[in-house]
Amino acid sequence: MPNEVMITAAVTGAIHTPTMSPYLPITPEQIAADAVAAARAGAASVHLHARDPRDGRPSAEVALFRPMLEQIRSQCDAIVCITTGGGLGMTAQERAAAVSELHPELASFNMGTINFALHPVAKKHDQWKHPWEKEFLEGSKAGIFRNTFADMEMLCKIFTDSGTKPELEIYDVGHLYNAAYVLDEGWLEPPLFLQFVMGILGSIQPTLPDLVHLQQTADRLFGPQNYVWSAFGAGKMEFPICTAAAFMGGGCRVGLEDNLYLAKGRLARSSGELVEKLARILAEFGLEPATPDGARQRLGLKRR
Ligand code: KMH
Ligand code: ZN
Repeated sequence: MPNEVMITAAVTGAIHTPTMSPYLPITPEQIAADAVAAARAGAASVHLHARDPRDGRPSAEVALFRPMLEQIRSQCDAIVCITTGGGLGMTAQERAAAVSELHPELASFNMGTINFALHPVAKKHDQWKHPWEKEFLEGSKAGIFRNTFADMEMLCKIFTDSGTKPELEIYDVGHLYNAAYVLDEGWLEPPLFLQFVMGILGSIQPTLPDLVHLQQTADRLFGPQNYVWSAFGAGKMEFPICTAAAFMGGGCRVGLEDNLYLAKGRLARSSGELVEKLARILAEFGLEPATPDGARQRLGLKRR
C-alpha cells in the first residue's frame, strides 16, 4: 500500500441543486475558490463542472470554465480535471467543448450509458430556490445519461487532440469491460485512470464487496501496472468508501458534487472542509495526501 493517497476534490458537480445547500459553489469565482481551498487541504486534483451564475443550473459554457481555470492555476498547482459529464440532457459534443478549447490535464470520461436517477431527492424538499431544480431532478426519472461507443470514440479523439488524459468514470463492472474494449481498439493508451463511482441510483452501490469486485476485475483485465484507481461513495458513504479505497491502495474522491454533509445533520461549508476531514482520517493510519506532482507522476502526466 503506498503511503501517499491521491485525493480528488469534486467541488460542485451537476447533481446537487442550490436549494440543498447554501454552500454549493455556483459562480466561476466561487467554484475556483473552493477548488483552491481543497488543493490547500490536500487534493492533488480538482474535478470541475460549471453552473449558470444566474440560477445555478449545470452549464457546459467554455466562457465559465476559462476564468475558473485561470483563477485556480494562478493560486495552486492542483491537476485540473474538467467534466465531460456536463449536466443531464446535454449532448456529448456540448459536454466536451471545454476540453477542446482549454486542454486541461485531465477530463472525465464516462464509460457507459446508465440511468442517472435523482428523482427520489426531489421528494425531500417542497420549497425551491429556483423553478428548474424540481423539474431537473424529477425529469431524471425518465432520462438516461448517454455514453454510447460512438460518443466514446468521438471523445477519445478530442482527448488525443487536446493532450488531455481521460479519467474513466466507472459506474458499474460492465464499464470496466467497456474500458478494455476502448483500450483494445487503441482509442486510449495505458496507464488508465479509473474512478469508481458508487452510489448513484442506476449505478453500482457503495458496498465493500462491490468495491473489491471492481478493483479485482480491473486487476484481471488490465494488470496492476496498467491502471491507477480511485473511488468514491455518494452521500453518507463518501468517507467509508474513501477509507476502504485508501487501504486497498487506491485514491479517494470527496467534495460537494458527491456529498453535502461533513457529519450527520451538519452541512459542509466547502469541499475544502471535506478534504480536511479525509486528510485527518488518513493521518490516523499514517497515510498522507499525494502532492499534485506525485499524482502527475503516477498518472503519467507531463507537467503543464
Ligand atoms: N453530470 C452527471 C450526469 C462527470 O463529471 O463526468 C455525470 C457526472 C460525471 O458528473
Ligand atoms: Zn462530475
